[in-house]
Amino acid sequence: MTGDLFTGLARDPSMETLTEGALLLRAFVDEDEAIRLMAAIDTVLEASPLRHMQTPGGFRMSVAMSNCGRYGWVTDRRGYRYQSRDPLVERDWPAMPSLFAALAGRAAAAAGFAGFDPDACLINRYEPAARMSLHQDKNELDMTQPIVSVSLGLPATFLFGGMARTDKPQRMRLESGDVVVWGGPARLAFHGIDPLREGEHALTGRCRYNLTFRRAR
Ligand code: MD3
Ligand code: FE
Repeated sequence: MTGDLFTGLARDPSMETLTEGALLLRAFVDEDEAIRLMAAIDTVLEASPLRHMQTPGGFRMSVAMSNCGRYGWVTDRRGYRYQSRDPLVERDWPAMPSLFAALAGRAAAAAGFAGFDPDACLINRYEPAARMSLHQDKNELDMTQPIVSVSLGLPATFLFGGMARTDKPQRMRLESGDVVVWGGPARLAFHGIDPLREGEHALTGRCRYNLTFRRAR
């Protein structure tokens, strides 16, 4: 099957530079690949289920998370970090599906980051009202490595700030199949997600998934 699950029409892929180092690849993932990605996500989540982690300040995150790959990003009262073990099931995180690694490599290469070899993939699930406040991703060792993000399911309003928390963020819509590669000067930009609006998507139901591929170590 090809094309959008609702309309049967495929969105046209396009590339847009958001700011130096940040490349938005609209509809980089087509519906067939999106279906295969969701199946792989489900398999990962059977081994390492989604959970609402605690921030160091003691708040429960509204986004439910899991990971795959050599390392996973976690937060609890002790802080933010990457670790090879899933603290919920007390086993290593599931391996990164080859489909995931291939997609991340293809997207990074399209953005000029040849040889991107992620060792961590954070899986975020947003239900209506879930959000992520402005933050920087700075728990990774090598900031010359990009982060590749993949959106699936319900659309979200992405907040794209500057290098200072107080810079007024731009808002843009991320839709299912959109991929963004964040490297170079954009790597340490502040970013977040507005509260997810109610909706229903043929691929994911009442939620949005976001995959972020990272080189943690
Ligand atoms: C800009 N996730 O998991 S993806 C995160 O949609 C995270 O779940 C959001 O922020 C989400 O840390 C946003 C877009 C994104 C990801 C990483 C970035 C933008 C970024 C790293 C640096 C700059
Ligand atoms: Fe982030």
